[in-house]
Amino acid sequence: MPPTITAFANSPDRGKGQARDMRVRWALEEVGQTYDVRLVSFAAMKEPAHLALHPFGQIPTYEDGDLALFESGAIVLHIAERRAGLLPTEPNARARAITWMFAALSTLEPPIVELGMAMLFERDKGWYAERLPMLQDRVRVRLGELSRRLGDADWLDRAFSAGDLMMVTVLRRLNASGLLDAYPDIAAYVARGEARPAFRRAFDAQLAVFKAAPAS
Ligand SMILES: N[C@@H](CCC(=O)N[C@@H](CS)C(=O)NCC(=O)O)C(=O)O
Repeated sequence: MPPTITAFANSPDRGKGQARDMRVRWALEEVGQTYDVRLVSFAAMKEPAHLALHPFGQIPTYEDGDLALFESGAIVLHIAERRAGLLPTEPNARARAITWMFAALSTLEPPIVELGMAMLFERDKGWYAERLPMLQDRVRVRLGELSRRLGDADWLDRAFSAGDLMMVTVLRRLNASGLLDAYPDIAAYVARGEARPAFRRAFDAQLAVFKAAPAS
């Protein structure tokens, strides 16, 4: 039996591949692991059956036999550790790739998500215009640092790894912000990730879910 992941039955991003099942799908595609998807509604995510899998009532989850996982980072790491293709075998390079996964999730993602949330839900607040530049600057600081480290390399640490997979999915959340326009090297890095056949397969799979969903 292939593993089963959960994804939105009706993704708020309208198939743009911003929901976090995308990174799990992409990892599974990179390592050549087939998978099943169970689609869940917002209401179902808060019901006991799903809460037993995910204590915070979110997607994605991952079930394989008697193993159930939540947190996209933990799921991608698990996939990368079980099958070849996403982590180098040399121990130090492997540790560095995992470090980049953590950097994406704990250093880049928080300010990027905070900016995205403000742009989505706070536009009508009186303080939005005053707060926005501060949120944008926090992201720009990280983008500048990342850009300096990336230099003219294709990937963060030589070969493509789970660290790049995670970083690209996090950076894609900036698409609507326009901030990447000022960082052509990072935009090109994201585009390199998106051009990978495994990314395309994962993206098309989540888009097909959105296209098949009843209009909401
Ligand atoms: N840290 C978690 C975040 C999971 C998360 O925020 N999932 C979103 C979709 S991308 C979700 O389920 N949102 C609905 C909700 O929180 O009710 C991870 O990386 O898996």
